[in-house]
Amino acid sequence: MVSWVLSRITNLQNHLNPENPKSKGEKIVKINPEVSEALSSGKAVVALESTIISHGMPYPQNLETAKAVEAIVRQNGATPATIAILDGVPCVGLSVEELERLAILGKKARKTARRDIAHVVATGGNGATTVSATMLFASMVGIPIFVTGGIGGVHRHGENTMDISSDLTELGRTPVAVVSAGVKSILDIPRTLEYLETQGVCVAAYKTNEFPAFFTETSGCKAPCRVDSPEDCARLIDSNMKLDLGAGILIAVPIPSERSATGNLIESAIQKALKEAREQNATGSAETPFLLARVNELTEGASLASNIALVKNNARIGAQIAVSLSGIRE
Ligand code: PSU
Ligand code: MN
Repeated sequence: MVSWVLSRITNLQNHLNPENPKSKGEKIVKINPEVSEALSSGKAVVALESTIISHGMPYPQNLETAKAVEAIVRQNGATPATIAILDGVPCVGLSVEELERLAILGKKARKTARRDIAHVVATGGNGATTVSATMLFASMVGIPIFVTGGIGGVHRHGENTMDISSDLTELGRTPVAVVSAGVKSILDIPRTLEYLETQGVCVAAYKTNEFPAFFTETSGCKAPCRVDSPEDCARLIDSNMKLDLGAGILIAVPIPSERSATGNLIESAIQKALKEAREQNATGSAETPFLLARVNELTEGASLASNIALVKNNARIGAQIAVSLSGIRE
């Protein structure tokens, strides 16, 4: 049985009642039964995005990774909820068949940020949600933690192009904690951190003082604060919720050290890919997928292997945080 939930949800039961006037005119989100059960019984749930599946990795590694990440979340005691829009319906929690469908669709699915949601729903399309759209749906159904690989940021030359990922503004307006390996050096990391400060987003580095740069443990930028355990993260999220600060939290987990050795190799590929992107005019929402695919080609798959390793590591830590948080909020 599928739960159809009228959102914005703070109290699941309340919103299941169609008489509730608050739910009038609001969007309909489909929550899969396992996720719905976990949410209503206060168990740990971890949201997962789907652009990483459709646009972030090639098939079949995308499907294998998506399944492995869900399995890691489960092994660590939480319920995974991959979020995507299928046939115009925002879905929170996908079946294996739905994950397969999305993985095979790949770039035929629409890369869906906050601005794209209404159009994908209105046209009955298939949308792979980015960090911004995934945060929004996670928040609607009451999932406080979301795991991904990397978030978007201020693009290099963003001071001229104004290309600033809506992930950053979403972090400023939606109270969900995002576990990521920081921000890729395809982006302007110092400006990304400045912008997050402007948006009032708490940025915490996990077991390090440095803000990590996705493929490498260091970025040359100091993180504004530091956390050293899942419990530290859970207390941070709990305080953010209790104070009703309204903004999200970015928990930046460095890539496992055994993988970061290839970081410098990847860094030189990034420089080359950036040059090519400018030459080929790959801009806007096409820029990140272009760079990711090109860096993977140039490093002969080393960047993809690192990407998979860090997402799995984030999933483990994210699930541990979710379990700790559900203990605190019992
Ligand atoms: N960074 C990655 N892998 C990704 C993305 C970013 O290392 O797959 C995706 C995420 O879904 C992120 C989005 O939310 O790209 C940001 O895109 P843009 O820069 O167009 O906002
Ligand atoms: Mn952009």
